[in-house]
This record gives sequence, structure tokens and C-alpha cells, in this order.
Amino acid sequence: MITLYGSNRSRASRCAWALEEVGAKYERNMMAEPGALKTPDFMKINPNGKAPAMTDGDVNLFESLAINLYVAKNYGKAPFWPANKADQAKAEVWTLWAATEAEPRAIGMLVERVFKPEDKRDPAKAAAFEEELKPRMAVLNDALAGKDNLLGKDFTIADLNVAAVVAAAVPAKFDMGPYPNVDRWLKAATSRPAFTKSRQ
Ligand SMILES: N[C@@H](CCC(=O)N[C@@H](CS)C(=O)NCC(=O)O)C(=O)O
Repeated sequence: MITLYGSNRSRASRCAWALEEVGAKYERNMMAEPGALKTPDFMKINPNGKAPAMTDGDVNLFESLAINLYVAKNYGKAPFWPANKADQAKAEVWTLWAATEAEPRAIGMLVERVFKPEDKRDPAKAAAFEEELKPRMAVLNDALAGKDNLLGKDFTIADLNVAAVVAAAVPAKFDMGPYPNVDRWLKAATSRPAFTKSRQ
């Protein structure tokens, strides 16, 4: 049995999306008790004391995007987890791109513009993250030119992992105007039934 730890206010929402996408059966532990992330029992699953974590039988996993690759590989059918090794490698490339290139800037903007209390926000920091995100959005926009999705026609784990990260730029007030391919693709990704179900 799979258990996903963490609420939709955390990056566990990404993993819920992946689990819904593949139709896996899973339980949810929202970790709602204060201090729940730092209990010795939970720290055995994720020694970082952070959400999300996932258990699948005796397999303990953390890192949201790695959890999603596991879900896609083990429970997804092609094309969601691509059938050929070149496309599987591309899914991993885009996942690492999301984690290292897009996420620090998109989440940085969100933290400085939305998450922090107004008197603690740093507009200069937010603007710096925004400037850094622009060339990365241009890379993503070019990759999506003339294609419905990153690997071609089909929606794959590459799209889910990148969209789950890049979506943070929208509430952070990033202007998608110059990136119409990203805008169109992100709207399509977040209109999928599995995305909607994962938010309920
Ligand atoms: N890179 C990790 C980040 C995990 C993370 O920072 N989780 C946040 C919530 S989204 C958390 O648990 N924060 C609470 C804390 O650090 O105590 C992942 O993608 O899973």
C-alpha cells in the first residue's frame, strides 16, 4: 500500500497529481498535527523532516520530483512513463531542469511575493529571481514550440514534473505574455482531470 505524507499546501500536491495521473491506490497522511514532520517516526521516512514523503510497502522515498519519477516508472503506462530509453532519459533531464533551474527562482518569487508576511517581503529579491527565471522560461518556451508537450504529442511525467514547478510562477505574478507556448501548455496541464482530482 502506498502512503503519501504531506498536505496540498506542500510539494506533496505534486505527488498527489502523479498518483492520480497513473490511477494508483494510495492513502494520504496530511501531517496536520503541529510538529508532525519532525517526529522520530516520520524522520525515519524522510530524515530531512519535510513534506512530501512516500512509502510503498517497505520502500521509503523523499524528494517530490524523485517520488514522481518512481510513481511514473512503477505505476505508469506508456506514454506517461515513456516506452523508449531516449525518452525516459529526456523525462529525467526535464525533471532535473525543473529542480535545479526553474524551482529555486519560481519558489523564490513565490516566497518573496506571497508566502512571507507583507512586512517581511523583499521586492528586490523577488525581482532578481524573476530576472533569473526569464531566460529559463525562454528555454522552456522554445522546447514547446510546435509541440503539445515536452516530448511531443503525449503528456508525460516530464510535463507533470516541470508544470508542477513552473506553476508556482503564476501566483508569484510572473508575466507569461512573452512565453505563449509555456502559457498554453501550463493551462492544458493544469486542466487535466488528474490535476483537478489531486486538489480535492
Ligand atoms: N526538495 C524537497 C523540498 C521539500 C520541502 O522543502 N518541503 C517543505 C514543504 S513544501 C517543508 O516540508 N517545509 C517544512 C520544514 O522545512 O520544516 C522536495 O521537493 O520534496
